[in-house]
Amino acid sequence: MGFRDLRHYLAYLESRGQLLTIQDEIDPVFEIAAYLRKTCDTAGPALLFPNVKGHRMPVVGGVVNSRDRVVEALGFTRENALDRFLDGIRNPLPPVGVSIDEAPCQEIVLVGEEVDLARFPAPTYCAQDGGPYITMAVQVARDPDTGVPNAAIHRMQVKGKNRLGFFWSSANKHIKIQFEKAESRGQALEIAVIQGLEPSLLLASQVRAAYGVDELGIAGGLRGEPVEVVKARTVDLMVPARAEIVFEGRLLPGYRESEGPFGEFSGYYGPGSMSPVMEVTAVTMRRDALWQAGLTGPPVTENHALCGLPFEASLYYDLKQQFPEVRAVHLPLSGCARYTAYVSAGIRYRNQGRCILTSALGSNLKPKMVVLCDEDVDVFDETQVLWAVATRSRPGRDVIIIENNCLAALDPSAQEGINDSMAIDATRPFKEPFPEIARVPGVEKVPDLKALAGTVVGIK
Ligand SMILES: Cc1cc2nc3c(=O)[nH]c(=O)nc-3n(C[C@H](O)[C@H](O)[C@H](O)COP(=O)(O)O)c2cc1C
Ligand SMILES: [Mn+2]
Repeated sequence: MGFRDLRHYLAYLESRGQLLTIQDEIDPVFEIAAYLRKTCDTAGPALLFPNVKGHRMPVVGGVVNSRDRVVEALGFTRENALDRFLDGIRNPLPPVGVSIDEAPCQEIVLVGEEVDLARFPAPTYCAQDGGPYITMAVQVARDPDTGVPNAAIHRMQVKGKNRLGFFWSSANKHIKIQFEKAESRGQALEIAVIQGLEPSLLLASQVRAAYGVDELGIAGGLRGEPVEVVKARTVDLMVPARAEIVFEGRLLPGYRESEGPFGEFSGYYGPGSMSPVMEVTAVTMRRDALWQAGLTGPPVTENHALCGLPFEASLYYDLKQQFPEVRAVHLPLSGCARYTAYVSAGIRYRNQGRCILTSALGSNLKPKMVVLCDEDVDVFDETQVLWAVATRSRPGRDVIIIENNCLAALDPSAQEGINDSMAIDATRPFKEPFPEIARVPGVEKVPDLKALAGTVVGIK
């Protein structure tokens, strides 16, 4: 079983000495972000700020700021994380409805004129950001035809009393599909913005599932227990009952407003653009609600920690459908946990590597570079991957370049999301003689010498 809610998870972190409470008054403009930057850079503790300047609501941040913390939060291990996550995707458990009395997220309900976003301690993060941002909320909305919900994380700029700017970073984001359907009929898209969630819900929202798959079901699959949802008050949507805060409202049709800039996961500012606006119709929350902050910027941040494993598992799932020979997928931090994918596979037939690589380039993730290695290479060890590229590939034959591919718009070297993508087949030439790896016999029998350093021992 996983964590009931964010509080349950914070209590766990505290019991493990991984939560730091900072009593001083902290400014939501840049200062919270500075502390988050520091804790992300050092794989440090989650941070609780009970004293935020100008606000009564406490802020918590840096909650899932490393891959190790993600793996631990799910109850997985480094070794089994990819396969366990794949199990969660393959065995979703649909959410179960609960009544209003069982939904802490509706202890307080503010509707219409009672809504005032200035009352929430949304931090301003990087120097040139367009304003305060909601960065760790999951947005739930439904397809206007099928009614199937989708859950994902999108940054939202706080723009006024009841208005939030919305942003999608590429054309294949599912909420963009939903919104365009509604907008083409002149209709608004109902949306719920859910703040303060335990890790499995945040991680499930990052799965690049097929359009029409409800990511809340995947959260149930990951936890081994369904997510409890309650009916929202002013929109026809079901929202996680144990969230801290829910903003309900509508994405307005036929209207765009400037949004951004914002310091992004690529490590650079994403430029401002004309984007849709959400009109907030209600806020519901716990009586003593916490605001969950989260950093984005150069790796590693919470953004990368949250995307890494779910994106890997999504690509692994896509590839495995066609190629059971695929062994592992790693999206390294050097590629911002998105642009670069390292894949390993046991190649069975000539040029199979090219099939795997072109599939990976065309997957929903749309990586910019994919490297394929043999199964004896540990793709989580970047040195081994680059060693395979250096020693097993023949660039004239093993590099595939697709020009003018439609990729991530936030890659600063892309133009409106158009860039070239590249794949490198770093597997040994198929069924051709190839030198054996030079290995020393008996290394496995030598004990951990680092642990013994500084002592004199009889080892045998
Ligand atoms: C902290 C965080 C912030 C994110 N912000 C955005 C965003 O502003 N815009 C966006 O398009 N994707 C953003 N993402 C990535 C999407 O949530 C992710 O690609 C998701 O899988 C998309 O879901 P979908 O396939 O259902 O559209 C963010 C991810 C994280 C972890
Ligand atoms: Mn989706």
